[in-house]
Amino acid sequence: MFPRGREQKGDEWYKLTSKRLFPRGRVVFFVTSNVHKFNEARRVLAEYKVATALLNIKALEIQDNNLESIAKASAINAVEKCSLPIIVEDAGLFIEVLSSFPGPYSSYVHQTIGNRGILRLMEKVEKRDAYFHSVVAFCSPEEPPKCFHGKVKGKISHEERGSLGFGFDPIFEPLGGRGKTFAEMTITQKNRYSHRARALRRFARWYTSSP
Ligand code: ITT
Repeated sequence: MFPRGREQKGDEWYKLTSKRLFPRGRVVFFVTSNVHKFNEARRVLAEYKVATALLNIKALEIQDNNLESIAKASAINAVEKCSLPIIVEDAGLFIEVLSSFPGPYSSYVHQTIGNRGILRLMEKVEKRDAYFHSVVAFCSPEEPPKCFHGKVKGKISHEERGSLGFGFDPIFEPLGGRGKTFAEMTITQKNRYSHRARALRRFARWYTSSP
């Protein structure tokens, strides 16, 4: 598959040929360790005839208050490692009454206090508004990172409900979702509302339309 001298040329070869091997708007590599995120994304991108491949390499995740900065830094680092056209996605749950906690720290908070911990913090709290925010960053050996945002407003439920999805899905009821949590929805249903699907649709419209 590789021409002679590929080993000597190293990443340069990919840089020169990645556009031809992976035509823009048709193929993208999703760098993530989260297979649920990948399964949601590949269905959304298939609507735009973009094929998605899962690339489970460890991309740097910086600590920052801003999801876009985190996503951009991860995207640059991932391209340095693989020299392919990639997307990364950074997402978080922002709870109004908790001053947007856990936000960019969602992964750590989910691993430590989990959904039960969040529900304890929300005991006897009436105002349960929250939103998910997703930032998809595209980057390739030829281009700097470009970001696409998606949000979904909703409420924190009073108890965990549903067994589908991942993370905070059992405690998040999206607006317009008839009181169901994301964990009570199939991927197709979740993709009608989700922050990730919204950001990915923005990305896909750009990716399939730009030359
Ligand atoms: P990556 O390898 O792609 O970084 P991750 O699971 O660490 O996978 P994020 O950093 O984007 O992904 O997400 C942070 C956490 O936010 C994640 O671990 C979940 O607990 C939560 N989260 C993000 N999106 C979610 C969703 O759609 N439903 C439920 N929880 C979500």
